[in-house]
Parts: sequence; C-alpha cells; structure tokens
Amino acid sequence: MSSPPETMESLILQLHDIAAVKFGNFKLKSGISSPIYIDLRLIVSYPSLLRQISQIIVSTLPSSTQYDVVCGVPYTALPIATCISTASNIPMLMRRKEIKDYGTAKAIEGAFEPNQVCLIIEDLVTSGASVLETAAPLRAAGLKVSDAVVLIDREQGGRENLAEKGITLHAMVKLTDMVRILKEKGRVSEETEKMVLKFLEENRKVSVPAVAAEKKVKVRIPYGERAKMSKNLTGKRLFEIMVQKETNLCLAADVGTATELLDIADKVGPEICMLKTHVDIFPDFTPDFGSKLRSIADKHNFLIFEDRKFADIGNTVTMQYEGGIFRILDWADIVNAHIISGPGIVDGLKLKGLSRGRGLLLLAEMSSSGNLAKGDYTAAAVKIAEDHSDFVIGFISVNPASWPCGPGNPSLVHATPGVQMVKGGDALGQQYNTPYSVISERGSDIIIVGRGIIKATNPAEAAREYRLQGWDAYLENCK
Ligand code: 5BU
Repeated sequence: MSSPPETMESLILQLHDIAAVKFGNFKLKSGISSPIYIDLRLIVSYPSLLRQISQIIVSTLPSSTQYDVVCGVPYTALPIATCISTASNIPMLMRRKEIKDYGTAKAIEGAFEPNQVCLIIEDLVTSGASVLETAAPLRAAGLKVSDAVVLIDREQGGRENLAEKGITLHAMVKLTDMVRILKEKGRVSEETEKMVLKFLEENRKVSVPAVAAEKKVKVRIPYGERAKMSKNLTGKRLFEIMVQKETNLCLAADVGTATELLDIADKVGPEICMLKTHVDIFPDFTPDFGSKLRSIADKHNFLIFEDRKFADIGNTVTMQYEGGIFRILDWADIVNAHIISGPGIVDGLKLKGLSRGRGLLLLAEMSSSGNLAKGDYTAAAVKIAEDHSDFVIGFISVNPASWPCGPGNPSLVHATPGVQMVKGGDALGQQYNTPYSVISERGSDIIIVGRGIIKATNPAEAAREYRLQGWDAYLENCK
C-alpha cells in the first residue's frame, strides 16, 4: 500500500521548508563532496511533520510484510520508530550504541521473544551499513530481521548491500524522485537537479565497509595459505578448520558447570573453530570431563583451548600442565601463557606439549582496561614466539595491526577476547570491540566471544551471527 502522490509531495516540500534537505557543496563523512545534504534530525522540532512521516513510512510497506516489533536505528530514527510504535500499538525495541556493564542482553533494550520478527526503521540509507549494525545485535539476540523501511533511499548501493544480508529495503522516497519533485515545484533549478543526478550516477555504489575502508587492514594472507606455513601441527589444523568450516569464531564457554559446558559445546560446535575453557571454574569437574569434551570436539571438528594463563617458571608449569586433577595436557589442544617469567615458561610447556602435538598461545596483549601488556612487553612476546615457532602457534592480542614491531610472521595466529556486537565493557574492566573492528580494522584472526553468546536466549543462533560477522570481516580483507 503506498500513499497518494500529493501526500508524498507535500511531505517533501515540508522537508525542504525546514531545511532538512539542502543544496550546495557539502563534505560528507566519507570525504566526498556532495551537492545535496539531508539532515533528518531536525524533524523532532516539527511534531506534525514527524507524525506524517511516521504514518506514511509504514504505508510504504507491502501489506504482506509481517512484524512483531519495531526497532529504530539510533539516533535519528528513534523518534520515528517511537511514533510508529505508539500509533500502531506494536512494541518497540532499542539498540544500544554502546553497552555498559552488561552482557549481550543489554545490547537490545525492551521485551521480546526469540524468533519474533523485527522491522528496522531508518531515516536515510546510503550504503546500508547502519541498518546492518542494528540488524546484527538483533539477530544475535534471536530476533528475525528480514525488512527495513527507510524514509529516503540515496540509491547508492544500500538496497543491494542489504539484500545480500537477507534484508529487503522499502523506501518511502528515492533521492532521485525527491529531487525531481523539488524541481517540478520550482524549489530547485534544472541545473541543480542535473548536478545531483550526476553526483548520484558517479557514486552509485558505496560498499558497506567503505565507511571504514581507511581503517581496515590492507592485505591479508588467506588462512589456507597460512596453514601451510605453520610449523606446528595444532597451528596448522586450526587454520585448516577455519577454512573448512568458514569460521574464525572461538566460544569462551564460561558457563556455571561442566555439564552445561558439554551441552553448549554440542549446540554451538558447528559454528566454531575453537572452544575456550576455564576448567577450574566448574564445581562438578570429573576426570572424564576431558574425554567427553574431546569427543564433542571431534564430532564438530573444533579445537579445545584451555585458557589457563600459565605464569610460573618453566619447571613449575610442566607440573601444572600435566598433573593435578585437571590433567590439561591430556585434553587441551591449546593452552596459553604469560611471558612475565621469561622464555623459560615456553621451554617448560614445550617439554610436555610438543611431542603430543599441542600448541601454545602467548599473551601479547589483554583486553581488560589498564592492563600492562603493551609496548616492550608485547614486542618481547613476539620475539619469544619467533624463537619457538615449532610450539608457539600465535598470540592473544587486541590490536596486532598497530604493533610497532608488527604482528609477527603470518604462520602465527592472533586470537582476540573482548568481543561483542556493540562496543562497551563490563563493570570489572572488560572492554569490548565488534567482530568487524577486531578482524578487519585491528588485524586479528579469531574472535573470542563469551557472554555475547552464552547469555543469549539462543546461543547457537547468536554464535551463527558472530560467525557470519567474523567471517565477512575476514573476507573483506582478502579482497
Ligand atoms: P566475555 O564474556 O566475552 O567477556 O569473555 C571473555 C573471555 O576471554 C573470558 O573467558 C576471559 O577470561 C577471556 N579473556 C579476556 O577476556 N581477556 C583477555 O585478555 C584474556 C582472556 Br587473555
């Protein structure tokens, strides 16, 4: 159902009246100069216009479009979404741009059920990037997103980019139609119209990551090639699994009990290349834990990484690795170590692990705020890894692309904790970056996600969304 042409015309003229649409020479966020500028933030000052927009935008949708909830892309579309929600009595959700102190549940505010369908509402679409930024946490929270409705489509690739991610874009008005109407009504000259059309023609396709293109890592050697370079069997296997399963996702399975861990490992297994444990948090640990987890890992083809963070002298860590009640060496493909005690720790772990084909990650950086692993410390981790590349398979890192010493040799893998769909942190110092930022901008290889998945209503669904995000970001760098 669409609105009568005169309603649309009146609305476009009102937007021009309030200078929400301006003509001239404007520098856009992307750096390019545009002859047209649209600022829809102004509409909050014109309640009657806001109401009309909210009514018309919904009438743009085909009557077959079903949805249970609406969510506006922050911030400009929030008042539009609110008006739609109150007028049509359809509940609204809000997406946080930043999370503070909480896990994923708080990336989306409001009440909802898994599998409910959420309609995304946006004011202006260029590449579609901001719609996708909102769709990702909604999907990770278990909601279905298949349609987005927008006030103005700039016709610069947004429709196609969104379609690639399974979202149909419905636009109230296309930019070319808007300019044509303004010309017909004597608001702009023929010359201006031509200038805008020429500009649009020359900027037809703004690809999604072009928004952050200058920040992304320039060249990435594909995981498959790096598998061939790795001198360690486990390092090689990790890269191979990533390629086979098209995933660079590691689940940080910090659940309450060993039973829960085995359960989530089986559910999320198809989505991950690695599962990270903290075995010492389980009250119900039994000696057969390792073999049970091993068989799930074999079934779903992922590696097991015990995040033990060894830190002692070489001699002590040999005993901690092999012995005690946990017997980590028996079941964990990968462990990690601080380098605070010097390279002897690697020698100690290698003594036990190398002949069993195990691998070691060195903590070159940490995700928590105020941590001391930086500068010379990080550089020392790189040096130790190079010296032991038969056993060290890579690093825990946060920002390898900007290390002054460089991220080291490509046979070594980078795994990054502190990942959620939105930036933010928890109350105890954890700091989160998004999958795109971690892989594409910061140059890491693996996203390690804990609460973003385990606290989701449907962890398997959330894991799938993280996998897709992480993998897309990787492919982006391979281009
Ligand atoms: P989260 O729920 O996604 O915040 O879990 C992060 C996991 O990664 C958790 O198991 C931490 O122990 C682990 N971690 C981390 O957060 N930061 C670090 O620098 C290192 C490990 Br090393």
